[in-house]
Parts: sequence; structure tokens; C-alpha cells
Amino acid sequence: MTPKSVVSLENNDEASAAGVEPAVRSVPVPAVGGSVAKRSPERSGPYQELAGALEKFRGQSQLIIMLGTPDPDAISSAMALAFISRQFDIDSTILCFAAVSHHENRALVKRLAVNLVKYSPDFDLSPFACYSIVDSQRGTTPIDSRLSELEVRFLAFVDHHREDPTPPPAMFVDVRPHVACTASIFCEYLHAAFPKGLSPSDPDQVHLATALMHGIRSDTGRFLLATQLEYEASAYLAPCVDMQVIELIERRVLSPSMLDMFENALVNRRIHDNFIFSDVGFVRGADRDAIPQVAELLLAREGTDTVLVFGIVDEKTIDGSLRTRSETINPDEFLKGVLGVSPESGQYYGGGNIRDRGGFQIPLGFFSLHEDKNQVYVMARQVIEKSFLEYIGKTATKPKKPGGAAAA
Ligand SMILES: [Mn+2]
Repeated sequence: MTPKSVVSLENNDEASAAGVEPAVRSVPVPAVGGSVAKRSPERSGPYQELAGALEKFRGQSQLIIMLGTPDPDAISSAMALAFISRQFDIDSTILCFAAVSHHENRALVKRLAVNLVKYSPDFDLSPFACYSIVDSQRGTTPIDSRLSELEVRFLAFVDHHREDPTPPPAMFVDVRPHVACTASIFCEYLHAAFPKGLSPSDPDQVHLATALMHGIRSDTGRFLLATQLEYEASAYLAPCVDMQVIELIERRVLSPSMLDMFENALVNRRIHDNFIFSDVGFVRGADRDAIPQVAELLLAREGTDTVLVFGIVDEKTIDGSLRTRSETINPDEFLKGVLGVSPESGQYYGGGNIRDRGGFQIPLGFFSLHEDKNQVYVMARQVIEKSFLEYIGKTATKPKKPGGAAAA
């Protein structure tokens, strides 16, 4: 096989835009399917920089951390980082802090045999030399103090959410707010590491490609929101993707508890012009992810462009979801405006993206001790609905000018 130099990979400008330092020069290019690719020595980019950081931990163990509920983008990004790290003899453990609850995500984990470890206080951190965070806006973890105590180094932080003014203190940081998902950033690394593509004859690589494709499909609304990078990533993955598995994973399944929640939401819905406001009753933590699904279903009603649905989860918190098609509503501004800031933590109860979705969580705190749960429920509903109606200028008692975002 003639060694070929790699001709221009994608997004050279991304690297310079991110202010990435000149990368380490001679990076070992791992072999896939027996083929070794040579790259031109002057090639540098995010992957080369990541490879340089990984090289420092050769032969050691890495913790790959997912914050929040694991979604397909986070799961596949973690798998990709584990796969790339393996080329440097780095053994990875994928750690999450919340259970995988959405049907699609459980199917993904099961079908593709992804090994996710759920954190518990007795989880032993001592075997790990380094940790990385993927697909999260936050650069801090719930176990930061334990990690620093054991001198576990912060290796990589890769994400596509908003860029923080102060980047997380990782050795390698790649944040690209203009791309639709983290999975496609990892595809760019894979493309740099394996220019000839992943191997369709290796089940592990088929699993990885399939997970990444599902991650991209899921974070882009089946490509509606895809950028050039997502299309390039998909072209790269395509020969290795098991579409049958994707079809199986993406098959819509409504669990009995979700049907109950949907029934509650239909019965409880209040329609205010193009808004629907509703609630699903008491919900188990395991069913929390059905709240946004219910909101999406209600959004299908003709004449509706914005839906807000909430439920009381595990009798401890009020969890809610906003979905909108409105041209004028910015979910992030809207939820921050409606619910405001928690006086205890000083943080907003909710937030979202600027386009179509958001969520919130309000602790019931002291009131969760109340014996009459229904009374707590009625109270929660009244308070949320009142703030909501006030914000959109619908309150009968105190008419208010609609705020900028609510002028729908
Ligand atoms: Mn994502």
C-alpha cells in the first residue's frame, strides 16, 4: 500500500478560530484494519493536539465523564473518545451521574453493548490517571474534590454548547458552539486518525459508527439542524453504520406510564391562544424523560406553537419542559423570565436553547414534607401557571405588557 499524505481534512479554520496551539508534531497514527496512514508533518489540528495530550497518559486509565442524563450525543462521544484513547493504550471507563431513562437511550446502550457505569459514592477513583468531559457545557463535576485529592488530571473537554469566557482547565479543550453536536467533532478526530475510514468488519467499530450516527441524528432533529460538519461526519461514518440498528433504536415506543402521563396532560391542558399549559401529575424519576416527549406530542396540535408541561418527580422536584415552534419565543430567555432565579442557589430554575426547547427544575424543598400531596400539587400548578400567564400578559387580575420574548 502506498503511503499517502492526508489532503486537507475538514475545518482547518475551526482550529485556528479556537486559538489552538501549534500541535505536537510527530503523532503516532494508529492503524485500523492493518492499514497505517502517514500524514504530512506540517498537518496540525485539534486531533493532533488531542493525540499529544493522550500520548502523555499512554498505558494508564481514563475516566470519561457524562454530566446530566446520558443522551445519544454524549454516549457516542464518550465511546469515540474511549476508542481513540485505546489507540494510545489508554483504558477508559465511561461514568455517568444520572440513570439512562429515555427508551431510545436504553435501547442504544443495550443494542450497542455500551458499558456505562453509574456513579456511586463507593466508586473507586484511584485507578485513574486522568479524566475527560464530553458533551457538557459545564467543566465541573460532582466529584471535583475527590478527583483533585487523588491528582487525577483533567485531560480533555469537548463540547458544542456555548463557550464559557473562562475555558475549563483541561489539557485539551475543543468547544465549537456553531456545530450541532459533539459526535461530529469526534468524527473529525476519527477522520484525522483513520483517514481511510472505520472498518465495517470490526463489530466494535460498527457499534461506534452506529452510535455516532444516532448521536448526530438525535441532536440535529434527524438532520434538520445539521451543519456542514454533521454532513461530513455522516459521509465518513456511512460505510460502517448499521442502519437496521438505528431503525430499531429510533422506533417510537410508548411505555404504559408514558401513556398515562399523556392522558393526564390531555385532561389537564389549558389553552391560551397558541400556548398550551399542562401537567402530568406525579412521576417516578425513571419516567422523567417522558415529560419533554409529552410536550412534543402536544405541540402537534393545530394552532399551537408553544407548550409547557410539568410534573412532580419523585415527590421532590417540579420538572418541566418547554417546546416551541414560535418565531419569536427564545426558550432560554422565556424560562429564565417566567421562573427567575432561585434565592438559595442564585441560579436560574430553568433555561434552554434559543430555538425550540428548554427545561426547568424547581425543588419542592420544605413543601415536600406536606402530607396532602394533592394540595402541594395544586399549589405548584397555581404558582407556575400564574408566573407563566403573567409573563405572556394573560393574567386577568393584573394585566401586564408582554415582555419581548412573549409577544407571540
Ligand atoms: Mn449534544
